[in-house]
Amino acid sequence: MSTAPMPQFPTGFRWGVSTSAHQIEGATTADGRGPSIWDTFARSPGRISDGSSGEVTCDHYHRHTEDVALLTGLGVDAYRFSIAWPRIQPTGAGPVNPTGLDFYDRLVDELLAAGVDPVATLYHWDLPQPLEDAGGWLHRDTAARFAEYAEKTAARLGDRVRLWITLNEPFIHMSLGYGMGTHAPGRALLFDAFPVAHHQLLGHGLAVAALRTHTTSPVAVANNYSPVRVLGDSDADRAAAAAYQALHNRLFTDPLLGHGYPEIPGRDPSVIRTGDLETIAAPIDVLGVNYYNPTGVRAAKAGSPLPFDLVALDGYPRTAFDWPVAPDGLRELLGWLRDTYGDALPPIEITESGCAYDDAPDADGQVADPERIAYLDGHLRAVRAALDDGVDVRGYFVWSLLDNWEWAEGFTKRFGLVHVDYATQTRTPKSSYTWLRDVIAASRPGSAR
Ligand code: PNW
Repeated sequence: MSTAPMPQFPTGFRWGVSTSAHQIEGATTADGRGPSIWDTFARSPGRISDGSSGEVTCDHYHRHTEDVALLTGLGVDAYRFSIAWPRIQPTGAGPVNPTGLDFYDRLVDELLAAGVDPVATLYHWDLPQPLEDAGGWLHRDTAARFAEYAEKTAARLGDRVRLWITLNEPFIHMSLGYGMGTHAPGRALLFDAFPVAHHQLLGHGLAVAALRTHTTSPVAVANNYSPVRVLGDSDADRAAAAAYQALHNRLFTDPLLGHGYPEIPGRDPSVIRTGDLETIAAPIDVLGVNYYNPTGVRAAKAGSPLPFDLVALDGYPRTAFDWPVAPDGLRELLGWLRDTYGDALPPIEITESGCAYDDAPDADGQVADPERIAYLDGHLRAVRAALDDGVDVRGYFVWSLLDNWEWAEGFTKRFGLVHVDYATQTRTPKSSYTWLRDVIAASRPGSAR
């Protein structure tokens, strides 16, 4: 880790942390919430590595006041949370469940009272189960249902949420949920999952229009990006890397920014109707960038169902997820976005950046996580370098405030700045929390550094 002082960030740079509803709230049957695809998936044996579910997780639904105090202690400007669609519309359609909306209404008011900007993601993968039963994101009608949910939610919260994010990581949702089947809803359609891309994008575009009828706040989408490193120097290796690049980094961003779809294998144009590309390219105010790691790619092995082979990258430290720690990839990615999309690229906020380590309290109950401090230090310096390169980055949100339920990995991966003891629900700020608090404080205009 660099021993040089953290460079200054521009005045107004937004410091934040991120979470998502299903990973922290628990209370999955409280107050009329309906089932989501993750409730169903977690009940299916063998899907979650430790056999756990999202039933309780961090019990944030009941402990939100304590969690808002953790935000205040950290000194962040903003908190990115997600709204559970099955709390708002238990079946994914029809009238709102007012009690479900009340929860977010109170949370938003608590955040504003604490001086923290509410940043709300409408869809972080928790599709109401009845919509999945009707075809999920393979089904065009899900896009219209999503826009209706967005409209009803913004009617209540649109005056107070400071930044709206429609979808979280539609690529990861499509590829792991519908392509490989390792996430909910657990469908393994490989490239036949393309309609899931199109319908999420269409839902996004329709939701942008719906949101704007109730809010003047900026609207964004949060994509996952991973710079591609080609391994090997054959034409087949380069072609494989280009295919993966199109899929992971361009499939969603090209149409969002008005370029239409890139060439990807298995793309079925029959789901694209007249006018859809215009709906999808509705102007957004901010591009949310979620970055974890670069991806090594080489030519597919004979007989592989995929046109590429994803390989672990050597030469980097690794997180508990075995993901490489590569801050240079974040600078590279931000430069690539600017070079590729030029004037069509809106201002960027890093909406997720973080790492999992096996953090545990010591005998005194303290949780030291020097690897996370090094991770965040490196990635913040990468953002600073990208600003110097001329990329318009407006904020940085750490994934995550709390250790939480890491999807198919259950409770086995800890991403938090705050340790959670799931047996007692005790929250213990880790040393990275104190470190980040000091970095944020030192970045304030007039701070004594
Ligand atoms: C993101 N991958 O998920 C999500 O937005 C969060 O909910 C999640 O907790 C966080 O990152 C950490 O995983 C991802 O396989 C899941 O490349 C998988 C991948 C990337 C992001």
